[in-house]
Amino acid sequence: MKKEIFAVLVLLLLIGGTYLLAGKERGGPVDDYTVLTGSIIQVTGLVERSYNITYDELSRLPAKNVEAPLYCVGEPGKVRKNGTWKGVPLKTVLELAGPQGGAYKVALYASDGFTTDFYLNTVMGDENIIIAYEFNGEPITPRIVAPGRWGYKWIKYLTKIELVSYDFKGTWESAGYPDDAYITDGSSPGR
Ligand SMILES: Nc1nc2c(c(=O)[nH]1)N[C@H]1C(S)=C(S)[C@@H](COP(=O)(O)O)O[C@H]1N2
Ligand SMILES: [Mo]
Repeated sequence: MKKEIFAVLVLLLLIGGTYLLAGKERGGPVDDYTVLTGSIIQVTGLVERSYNITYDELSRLPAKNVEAPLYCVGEPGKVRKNGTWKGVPLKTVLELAGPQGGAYKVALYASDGFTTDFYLNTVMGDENIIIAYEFNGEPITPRIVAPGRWGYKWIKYLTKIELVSYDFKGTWESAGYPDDAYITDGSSPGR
């Protein structure tokens, strides 16, 4: 076989393979595989030791399973997602960095520009606030799971965790939605 023909065949195989993989991800329940395994979360701000944590490193830390339904303020009565979320307490990830004395809030950032926040003492007092990396046994791009709180706290595609000294407010919080985001009677809090 001519060298040129062989080269063209190899090229077609590569393009085809990439296309197939991409297609599988588009339709499936699992988040984009390259985004997932390539996930790196930066832990930074008012901490003793800034570090980056990968998906694999996260999955090697002591894990917790949390059963919690996800509700959006846009459709308050409807369960959006429900099942078992496996992940690492946000508290654990912060402790590895060592919060500094002046740290007051945890600012959370996502790759799509979305942000949210928690008070540091809320996170340190609630081990059920986790960075989930599996949902019902399937890998997911790391996201926050915050049981009992509205979906806007459940930030997806987490890229950065920053401890700050001021009253940082995320996307929905800065638009006027309650910062604690507690689901009380199940009706939408409005803003
Ligand atoms: N990165 C990112 N995370 C996000 C959002 C977003 O727009 N971007 N929306 C939030 C809101 S308002 C809700 S209700 C939930 C919805 O989660 P789901 O897409 O898994 O149902 O994601 C939350 N996390
Ligand atoms: Mo939402």
